[in-house]
This record gives sequence, C-alpha cells and structure tokens, in this order.
Amino acid sequence: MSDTATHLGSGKVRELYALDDDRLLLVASDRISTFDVVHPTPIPDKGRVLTGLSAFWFARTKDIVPNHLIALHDDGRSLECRRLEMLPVEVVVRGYLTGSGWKEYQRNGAVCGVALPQGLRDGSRLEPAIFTPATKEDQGHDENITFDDMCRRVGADTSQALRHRSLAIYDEARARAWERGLVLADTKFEFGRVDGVLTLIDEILSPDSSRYWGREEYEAGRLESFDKQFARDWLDRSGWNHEPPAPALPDEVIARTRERYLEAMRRLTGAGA
Ligand code: PZK
Repeated sequence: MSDTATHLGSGKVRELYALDDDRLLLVASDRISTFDVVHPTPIPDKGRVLTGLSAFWFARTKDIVPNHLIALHDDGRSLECRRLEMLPVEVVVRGYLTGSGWKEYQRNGAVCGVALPQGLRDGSRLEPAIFTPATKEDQGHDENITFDDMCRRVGADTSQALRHRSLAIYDEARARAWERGLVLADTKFEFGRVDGVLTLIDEILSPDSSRYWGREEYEAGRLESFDKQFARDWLDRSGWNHEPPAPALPDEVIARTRERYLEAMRRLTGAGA
C-alpha cells in the first residue's frame, strides 16, 4: 500500500483508505464475524478469497454494469477503486426466501412490497428473483423498504435501472453458482454515480456480501452457510450467548473454515466452463 494513504474507515472485517482524491483502497482482512460479532482469531486467506471473488465477478459483469474496480493489488486482498458518490440505499436480490425476507413473508406474505405466492417455506426458490432495497443505517440493521420508497429516495429512473441491472447480475451469478455446486441464496449490491453513470461499488458476490449454501446440502433440505457453518456449529455447542467478546475459535475449526472459503473460490472461479 502507498505510504501516504489516509485511513477513512473500518468495517467489521475491512478497511477503507483514500489513495488520492479519485482513488480508494478497499482492504479485506482475515477477520471473521458470526452473529455480528468479530472473532479474535483470523481465518488465514479469507481476505484474499473475498477480494479475489469480488474481482472475478467485477470482471464477468462489467458488460451488465460498469464498476469501480481499477486494479487488484499484488497482496491479493486489496482492491484499488474509483472514488465516487455513493447512493444512500443498498439493494438485495433474493433468489431464495430466507433470513429477513422469510420473516417478512411470514408476517405480510410480501417482501419489500413484492407479493409472493402462499405456501412458501424457508429456503424456497424464487423465480423470478426479487429485488428488495434497504436503507443504510449508521447503527443497527438496515431497514427493508419498498420499491416506491426507493424511488422517493433516489428517483424512479435510477431505481428502475438498478433493479434491472441488479437482477441481471444476480441471474448470471446464480446460474454459475448452481452449476458449480453452490446456491447463491441472496446478495447485496451497492452503487455509486460518477458523471451521471451508475456504477457498481464495494465488494460483490463474496461470501460476506452474499449468502451461499452448498447445493448438495440444499437438495437434502439443509440451509447451511457454505463458509461459516462449521464455526456456527462449534459456537452453538460452546454455549456462547452471541454477546461480545466472541470466543477464539479452535485450530480445527479455523482450518476447516479456511478450507470452505478456498473451496468456494475454487468452485466459482475454477476451470471447467
Ligand atoms: C465507500 N464504503 C463502505 C467499505 C469501510 C467502509 N468506490 C467508492 N467510492 C466512495 N465510497 C466508497 C466506495 C466503495 N466501495 C465504500 N464506504 C465508502 C466501506 C470498506 C470499509 F470502512
């Protein structure tokens, strides 16, 4: 990294630096969070896997929507990107009903104002996938909003363009993931604008910005995080109450979790199509 980079902020597991007025550096650490709490023990190679996957998907989707990526740095875990004006919404595309979408559906029969058929279950595949925007909250969890709410915040034309492009990227990624033994349940995108051009930013289609399940497990009826399930299972057995501080993970759990990240990378980016 440049000696003169200015630290702009920290996410739970990432750091953001300004290189100059026009360029940022997004650095993914090896830190892992579960139940929203960061663990004291890193997962070796996790930052490199997330950054590599994000760069892979930026390259494969650039014809659907331009993105902020300038270069993947030699350390493998830093992305140099264009600094631009962020839109004040995040967008989630869901091709499977689970998590907060499943909760909302059980209450309302709809998610973010999108009505869904009756009788769906946790994990039901959605065809077509649904576009579910949310506000970005400084503290606490992002709040789901309807498409009309989104239009009031960022404009109707922008909202329609983001919906169309987000769904197109998701469809492409879901199809590839499925062929390669993964279920891309849902994923979050953030966008910015530069000279009026909508541009995809942040990291995309990584296991931290997306929910990936194993296809084999899914087809057997199990909705298990492809990457974090070993850690979650061990934590459940440990009796941890999900309050900070998070316990250190044992070496065996670290090694198996690391292997899952590497396997996700191999499946999604590896040779054979
Ligand atoms: C930007 N974040 C989130 C990420 C953090 C915070 N291309 C861009 N232009 C301007 N701003 C951002 C981006 C991007 N990407 C992203 N905050 C601002 C974030 C990682 C660590 F602390």
